[in-house]
Amino acid sequence: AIKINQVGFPPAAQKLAVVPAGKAAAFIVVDAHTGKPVLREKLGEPKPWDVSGETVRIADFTALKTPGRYRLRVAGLPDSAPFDIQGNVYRALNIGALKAYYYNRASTALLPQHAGIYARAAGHPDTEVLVHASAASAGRPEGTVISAPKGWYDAGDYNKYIVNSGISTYTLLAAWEHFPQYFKAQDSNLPESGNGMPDIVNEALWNLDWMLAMQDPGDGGVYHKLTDKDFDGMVMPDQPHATRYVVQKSTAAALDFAAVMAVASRVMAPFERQRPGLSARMRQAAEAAWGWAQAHPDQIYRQPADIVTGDYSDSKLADEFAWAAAELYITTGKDSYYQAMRPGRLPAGVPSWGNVGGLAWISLAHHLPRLTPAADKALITRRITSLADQLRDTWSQSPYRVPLKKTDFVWGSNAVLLNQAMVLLHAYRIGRNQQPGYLQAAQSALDYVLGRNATGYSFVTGFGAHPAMHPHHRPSEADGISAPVPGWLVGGPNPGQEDIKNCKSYPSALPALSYLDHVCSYASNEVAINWNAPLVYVSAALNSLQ
Ligand code: 9MR
Repeated sequence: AIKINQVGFPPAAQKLAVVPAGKAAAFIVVDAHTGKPVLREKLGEPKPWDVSGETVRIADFTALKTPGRYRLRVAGLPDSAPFDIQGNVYRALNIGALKAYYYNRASTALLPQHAGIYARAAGHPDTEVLVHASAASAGRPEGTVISAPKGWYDAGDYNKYIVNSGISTYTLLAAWEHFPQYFKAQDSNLPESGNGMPDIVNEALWNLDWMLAMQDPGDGGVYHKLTDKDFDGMVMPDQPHATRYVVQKSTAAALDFAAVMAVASRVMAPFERQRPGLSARMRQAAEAAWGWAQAHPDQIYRQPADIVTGDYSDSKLADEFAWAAAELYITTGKDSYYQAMRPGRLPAGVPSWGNVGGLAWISLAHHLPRLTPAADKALITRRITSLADQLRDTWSQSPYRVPLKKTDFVWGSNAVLLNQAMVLLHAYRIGRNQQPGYLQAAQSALDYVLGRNATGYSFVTGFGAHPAMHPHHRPSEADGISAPVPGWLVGGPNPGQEDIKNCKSYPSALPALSYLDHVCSYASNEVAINWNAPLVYVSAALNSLQ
């Protein structure tokens, strides 16, 4: 079949589809309503893609800029899924991707006026959480009861993890810092909508309030996670009543917390009226967590024997130290934080929950004009653009025209790609939109998750003609509604197939085809807050910049 972005394109965007190589050497675009041809072009040269075992040709219909609904037609193949060309074509997608967080809110009922058919009872109040033995301190011995409500469920499970909350919340706050005009106009119909803060900030605050409660006020340390001992069953969130624990203080949790609270402190500064004192409190919380991490620089998270939920354990912490230092530098203006970053030694990598150095460079690059003379501005720009250059080069060589390499097909590969897009978009912006390829490569990344991939699925629930229908997501499975909760990006192809014991029917072992649209597949078809965040960012950016 023809692989194409099933949602569509802004009129000015580069527009590509992938066609299996066959006899046809040309394609046409037809109006989806009238069937009339509107464009005829040659297909690109056939090229093999080793990760999918296909030989494919690119159809480039960038020349078509007239708003409308269309399909691609190639002799001998079924017509493509329909797609739109339209200004602000990702508006609904962007609102949906943010709304997914609302649907995963812990400790609150979702009301029909906000959640429609996905209304549900409140789950996991988290007002009586026990301090686990691994987290005991003099001030809070084992069994101490603390209250840490709100926050988002991490993914398809019902636990809450600080490390993964860090990058997820950051990416939403960065989207707001980078594209404020866009988000001022977005209305996701949240309970807080219309309170004078944009919805993206309102949604981030639901999680930030929880994160604040995960800090021990006695010493500034931050618990690694709030969790059951074992995963809940595939039930609605109000059903489980297992005891909840906060588990071990970790250096990674403290640093990710410090970084995000530093960002949140500057984001909240203009909203004193809505949340008096919160900005200052966040800044203090960030500095206290930083202080704790200085005193405990190598407390790697180690899963206690009686806990089996997600571990998000990371043993390399130079990037976490640097990210926290960078955000504290931007927020406080203290040069000592810039030095603490060790900028000369910090590479820029594509961001992920365990590799956050790239976030430091992204924030520094965005705030460049406001930095003190201590900052090496040329270095900051170079770090972002050299990473973007590598991604752009991979993209331009790729038969599918995606920045993904074979080694990028890991657990959550779809989000690897969208984080690559975030870097490319950032490089495009800080280069005053001059460098060719950055914007096009980012557009290609979004095209891929919306259908221009080897599986032909749109990897976002509720969007596109052929979306994922059976994500590993407890509410989607248990609510009795056939359509899954919308707006979620599933993890995507992952040849690791760590769930193969439960899911014997993977269609292929090839990296780009190791995907199963079945609830069993937590390794290829789960949803997660860190995967949705770059979808929010990238869909906003591509509409704002084109
Ligand atoms: O996204 C995480 C991935 O990078 C890891 O390889 C995987 C196994 O440790 O865990 C993923 O995170 C899961 C977390 O541990 C628990 N909630 C669901 C997350 C997404 O599958």
